[in-house]
Amino acid sequence: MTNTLYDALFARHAQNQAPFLECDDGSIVSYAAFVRRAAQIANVLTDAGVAASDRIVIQAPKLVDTIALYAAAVQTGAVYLPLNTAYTEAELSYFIDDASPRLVICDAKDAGAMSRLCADQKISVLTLDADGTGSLTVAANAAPDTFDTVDRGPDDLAALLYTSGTTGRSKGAMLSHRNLVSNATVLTVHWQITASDRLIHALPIFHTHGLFVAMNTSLIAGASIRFMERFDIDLILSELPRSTMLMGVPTFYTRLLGDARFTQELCAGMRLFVSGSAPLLAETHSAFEDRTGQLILERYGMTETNMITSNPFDGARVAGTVGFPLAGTQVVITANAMPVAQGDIGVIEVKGDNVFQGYWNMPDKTREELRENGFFITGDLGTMDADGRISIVGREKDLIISGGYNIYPKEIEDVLNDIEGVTESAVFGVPHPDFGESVIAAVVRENQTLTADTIAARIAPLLASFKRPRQFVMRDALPRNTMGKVQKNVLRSDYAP
Ligand code: MLC
Ligand code: AMP
Repeated sequence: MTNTLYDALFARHAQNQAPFLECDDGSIVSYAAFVRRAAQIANVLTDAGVAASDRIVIQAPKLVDTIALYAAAVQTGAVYLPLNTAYTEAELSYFIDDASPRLVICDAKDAGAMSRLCADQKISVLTLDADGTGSLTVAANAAPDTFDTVDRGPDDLAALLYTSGTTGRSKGAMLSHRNLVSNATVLTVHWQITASDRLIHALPIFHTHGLFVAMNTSLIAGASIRFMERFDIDLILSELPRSTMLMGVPTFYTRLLGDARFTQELCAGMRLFVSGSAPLLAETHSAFEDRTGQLILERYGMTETNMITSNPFDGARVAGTVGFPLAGTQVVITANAMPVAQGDIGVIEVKGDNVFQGYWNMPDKTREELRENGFFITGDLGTMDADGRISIVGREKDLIISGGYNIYPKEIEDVLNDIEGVTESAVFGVPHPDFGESVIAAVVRENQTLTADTIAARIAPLLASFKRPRQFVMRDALPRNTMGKVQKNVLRSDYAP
């Protein structure tokens, strides 16, 4: 039996007694124990009717069993579909309808809402609670700890990760076994990750960064992970002296730099600080070097493409650049589908084993963004210098990145425009010292009695809290150009802090 992803990440550790996950409560799960736990969960999944290619939705706390669910899904040949724990019932409804999963696993506190959403489609619901209890746990504890791994090849789907879109509708990025194994292998080699490493893992595990970049590379190398429930600065500072790597979004680094306890001595055993998911300011890069004597390694990626470029491990890590295309990944900078002259600004396009298989149920959208020649159009604007080093200079897509979370203005505008009394709205990002960008909504009202508080209350049940505008500005009209297009650049400069 072969299963491309399971063999690369998990099967190899069946006899490995080394620590894999070290948790906040002090418990340590060895690799071998983890593989047995995943097999127990795989048995629960198949008992629940899960078969190869079925989607399994997971909206669960950050727990060892949540990672074991990932391994179990891969072992049963199913497609793992993790969702942000912040999503509201209204948002979940879309994902459930679109993905039609066989099984949903959620926290017991959300089981009522989830069962309502799943009832029509006869989807089973199991629970996994923050304290580690729940119906999944009970069933897994009683299940055998071996499981016959289901055959899966490189082109089979392993995961479906939803990413919001400029049209306001989320798109499920289909990631194959080959996509995930190839990228994790390349990164492990590039960043020289070995079994001697200990990673501080403080990212959420429902996105590419925390789930694939951080987890899959450690699994390939057999490294240990200090598995933190969330970003907690006190905990990170206390674990730095016993760790070797940290992977985070720029907010992690600005927060660390904002704390006087973060010193060069504390980082003496650390050999790699990776930043990605959002632009790292050059000033953060240099302040970090001044404080620690080490250089943050910035890399660039996307849900659809996994990681695309990285600064070198050995060699110059240049602030404001995202480095070179990873081995096996081709990058071209284009304008109107043609390569631009070297050094000119254009759209970043990417091809390689890392590039996804298309959007779930959206063949037209797939054709728009994934060319027949295999190049994926990222929507990011960049340049390539004579050595092949890439810099990201902006975004063609209308997107706000706040603390590493993507927020698509169109989705928020659609919700705002549906509110009675709202004539129109424009959502945009302004610089924010902690999150990089924060969300503002400009609203044109039919009725002057409609207040920001009322609007905030109306959108709260519909949008995850990280997406909600932090400020509403009421305007008589939106600024438009001669073509009638809203000028978000004008709004951004009008309301810049
Ligand atoms: C939390 N909040 C945010 C937010 N995170 N608001 C805006 N932007 C964010 N990023 C809000 C919550 O909704 C809540 O609001 C309040 O802040 C407190 O929540 P919290 O959970 O206590 O916040 P905190 O722990 O401080 O979280 C901040 C953070 C976190 C930066 C640590 O957002 C984080 O872990 N971000 C990483 C995201 C990530 O993994 N991105 C990778 C995507 S993959 P209220 O109103 O309820 O009080 C990708 C591809 C690639 O992009 O290249 O990697
Ligand atoms: P997501 O859709 O959540 O996968 O986010 C992918 C987007 O994050 C990319 O298209 C970029 O716009 C952005 N991104 C990721 N890494 C970086 C980086 N190092 N610098 C700037 N933007 C980044």
